[in-house]
Amino acid sequence: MKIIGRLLFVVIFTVGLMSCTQKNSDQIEGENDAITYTKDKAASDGSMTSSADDVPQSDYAFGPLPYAFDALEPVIDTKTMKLHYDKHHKGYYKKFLNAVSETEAEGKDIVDILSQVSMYSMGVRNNGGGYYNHWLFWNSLSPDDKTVPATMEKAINNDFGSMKEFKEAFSSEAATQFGSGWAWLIVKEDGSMTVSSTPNQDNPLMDVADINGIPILALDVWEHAYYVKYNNKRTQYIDSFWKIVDWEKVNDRYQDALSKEIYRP
Ligand code: MN3
Repeated sequence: MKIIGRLLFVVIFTVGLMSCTQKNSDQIEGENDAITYTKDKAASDGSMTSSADDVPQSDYAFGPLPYAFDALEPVIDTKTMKLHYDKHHKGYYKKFLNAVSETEAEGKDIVDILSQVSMYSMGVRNNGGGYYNHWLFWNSLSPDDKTVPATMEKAINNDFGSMKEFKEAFSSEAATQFGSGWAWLIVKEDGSMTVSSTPNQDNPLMDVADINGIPILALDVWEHAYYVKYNNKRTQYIDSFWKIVDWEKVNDRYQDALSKEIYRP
């Protein structure tokens, strides 16, 4: 009887284990499905060159990316770049055009719209921010190895103590921004720099932002910016970001910001 009991236990245990394994593999498949990239035209024909031919041209500039889709590998993967530019960024741009269409905002300078964004609809705020922020983001990155220009490094040492302390402060803003949003390096009214973060597609130019200033470096911390490659590991994405920062462009925008000139796409 004892042996039969043990056999019965082994059989029940094995059947139980099999059904658990089955369930687990189903779950994993489901999770993979959720992050599977849907191939668009550019992906299926293997083209690495972006094109803005499929969006309407307007007073608000929208061109191709300043580098190929695969240029920022391995830090930002090709699939993410295609999805991010072709679907998300173009989507914000098109919705922004719709949101300003036949309103008082139509044709106004993008920086003027953002700096008075509380006057406009949430559609203008979210999509105008999405349109502008992504251009600043693409132009914060470069596939080339960029050293920090001496003037920029000196200014960062002045305002943050050291480059290391600056990177820690910026990374902390990026890591602790709750949910979707952005981290920024900004030049304040008095010409000094600070770091900040904003939710959704807000930015430091907006009159609704907690901290105002001229943004010169942007990091997108929406999940769509990193989830395909990094999954939920946002801090790994932030650490890798430093390898592709275009310090020459950041320095150019810093010099401009000192004379109150603001980046426009
Ligand atoms: Mn984005």
